[in-house]
Order: sequence, then C-alpha cells, then structure tokens
Amino acid sequence: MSLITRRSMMAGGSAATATLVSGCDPVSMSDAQSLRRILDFGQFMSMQAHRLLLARQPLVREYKESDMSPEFPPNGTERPNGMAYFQHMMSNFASFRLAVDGMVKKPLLLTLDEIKAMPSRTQITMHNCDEGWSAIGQWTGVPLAHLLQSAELMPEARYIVFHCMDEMVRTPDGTGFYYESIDLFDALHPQTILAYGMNGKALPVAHGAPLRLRVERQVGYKHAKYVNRIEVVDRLTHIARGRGGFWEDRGYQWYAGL
Ligand SMILES: Nc1nc2c(c(=O)[nH]1)N[C@H]1C(S)=C(S)[C@@H](COP(=O)(O)O)O[C@H]1N2
Ligand SMILES: [Mo]
Repeated sequence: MSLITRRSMMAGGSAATATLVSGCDPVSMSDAQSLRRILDFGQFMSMQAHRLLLARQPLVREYKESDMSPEFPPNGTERPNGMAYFQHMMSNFASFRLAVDGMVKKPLLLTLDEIKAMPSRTQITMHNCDEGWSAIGQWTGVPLAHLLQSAELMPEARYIVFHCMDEMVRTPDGTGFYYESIDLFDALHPQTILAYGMNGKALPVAHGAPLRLRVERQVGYKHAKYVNRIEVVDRLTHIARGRGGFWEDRGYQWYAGL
C-alpha cells in the first residue's frame, strides 16, 4: 500500500504522480483476478455471454446490522461545488434527473421518485478504500441491471460510465469532473446497485446524494458518488483522458477488484 494519498499526489504534482504510476498497486490481486484483467472481459464479451457467466458469480459477503460501523467516514468530495448542486440540495433534489443514455435503445430520464419506485435491494457490505481504511455500511438502491434492462442495451455495449456532479479540477474543456466506468460483468452483478439510501436513511450529501454507485467487488474509488448520468459505451478512449475514470486518468488501475 502506498503511503502517498491522492490528496498529497494532487498537491505534490508530477513527481508524486510518477511514483504512483510506477510504484503503487492499490490492491493485490489473486491470480484469477489478474487473469481476468488480462482477458478484459468488457473488450469482447456480449451481454448474453456476461449473463451466462454471472449465473455463477459469487456474491461478496453481507454483514449483520450489528456489524455496521458506528462511523462511516466520507472520502473524496463531501459536497460538490457550484450553484447547480447547491440548488438541488436546497430543493431536496426535487428537480434532479438521472439520464441513462449512449448505446441504449430507450434512453431514460428519471426522477428520484421514479427510481425509488423500481425494484430495490438492501445490502450491508464492507467498503474498502485504497487509502487504507474500511467501513461496514448498509446501502439501499435499484439494481443497476434493472436500469440497464429498462434502457435496453445495444449489442455493441461493453462498458457503463458514471458521470458525477463534482468537478475535481477546473479545465477549459470541462473534463475535470469525477467519473468512473465498469464492464458489463460488474454492471450486471446482483450486488451492483445505484444507492439512494444509506444506513436506513436518505443517502447523505457527504456520501453522494442523491445517487451513488455500489460496486461491491471493487475498491473505493470505483464507487462513483453524485451520479447524474449513466452512459453506455463500446469503448472508453473518447471520455476525458481515456482511461475510464478520473483517478485512472491519473495513474490508478481501471480494474480494481478486491
Ligand atoms: N463523485 C465522486 N465519487 C467518489 C469520490 C469522489 O471524490 N467523487 N471518492 C471516491 C473514493 S476514493 C471513495 S473511498 C469513496 C468514498 O465513499 P464515501 O464518501 O461514502 O465514504 O467514494 C468514491 N467516489
Ligand atoms: Mo477511496
């Protein structure tokens, strides 16, 4: 585990970045997982093939209520900057809409109430941040698979991109927003949900209100908070710097399985 946190990396500039890129492997992977990374399932597998594989996918461990951490620390953005998010917060996200678009036959634009009316899943899981902490929390949300099935993926679909409302760095082209991506393998996993509830209450702003991803087999930075757009794509190269996520664009591994 590197002792360089992402915050110090941002502050430290290119020297720290170089150390991270060459020397830091945020998670140690088992042979099976590194094999999976080499195969890069998202690259060539169809949704049907993913479905077949998923039938045999193990679930990650789920915990009891008594296991829940008394304190679950927020990390990264704790409140997005800017007027748009502030207004959402003030109006309790009444005019918030989630867009599901890209390589789908039926693009969606959903209110929070519409999302809450969909099938839901509640799970108590352990969150693992590569900066060296973990916490157990309860999450409630709509299975991502349900959203994607409603939008009807095109056969070319390979990756799901989560666009977030927090701008991490100001860039002239507006590519400094947090974003993340996963393959269909993780997207269709039954424990992958878009959560609007945490520990039995509405998802707090510090933890990504109104919607955040839970992708339980991956480390912390894959769990995009403040999601307002889900884009279905066949490749990641045209988004921001092309590596599939804000931190991936800065040297972190795209596949960050536990
Ligand atoms: N939009 C957005 N999502 C994000 C981050 C962020 O800064 N912005 N930080 C990531 C990191 S590094 C972690 S560990 C988790 C933290 O989730 P939490 O705030 O609920 O603890 O969110 C992830 N998702
Ligand atoms: Mo993290």
